[in-house]
Amino acid sequence: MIVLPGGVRRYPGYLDRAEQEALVEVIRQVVSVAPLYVPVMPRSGQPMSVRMTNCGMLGWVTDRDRGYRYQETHPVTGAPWPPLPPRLMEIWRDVGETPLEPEACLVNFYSDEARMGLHQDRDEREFSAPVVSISLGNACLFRIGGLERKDRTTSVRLESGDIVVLGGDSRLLFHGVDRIYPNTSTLLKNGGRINLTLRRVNPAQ
Ligand code: MD3
Ligand code: FE
Repeated sequence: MIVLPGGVRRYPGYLDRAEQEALVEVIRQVVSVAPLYVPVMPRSGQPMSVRMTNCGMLGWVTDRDRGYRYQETHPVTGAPWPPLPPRLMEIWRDVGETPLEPEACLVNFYSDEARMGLHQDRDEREFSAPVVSISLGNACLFRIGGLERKDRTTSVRLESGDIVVLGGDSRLLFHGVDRIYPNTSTLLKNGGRINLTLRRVNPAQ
């Protein structure tokens, strides 16, 4: 485990190749029930370049009229999200350093052209639990800032199989994905990158 600026914990190569392949299969199952969709930004209605879906009791969604929020159902199909796969629960228990259970797993799919602008994750009602991030597929250039948008930032390259834990003082840091590095992994046949973020949304009880 390596501690990055701001107290972000990184586990390089946490998942070996076989575990990464198994997790991709698990995510394919999730996507077959809860298809990836194009999220749009509040007010502007601008589409994001990342495609998304979720598993767990709650999922993070965004649309023009109702904005960023967690809800129990898929915004396109209306169906409940598929359950959190056991392997993801196990990873959360191993690295999360929290007694709380995860409630949501946001699945982000990046094409090699996709990006995610600098933002904070603050739609949750509980910040004592971390956000646990799992990277699969092509490498990316990840940027971590401070508690204010204007703060200086540090860039880190994340590889397939890496896990990053944003807990404690790092939970509310600004962060984003500046670029995907094409052809840096053979895990996903059609390229791109998958990021899974496990989250606790509600306070205990
Ligand atoms: C640092 N996803 O879905 S995960 C997101 O790679 C998101 O898809 C990125 O940001 C991705 O909201 C980054 C790593 C991450 C997640 C939450 C953080 C880094 C964080 C919260 C605070 C600081
Ligand atoms: Fe985020």
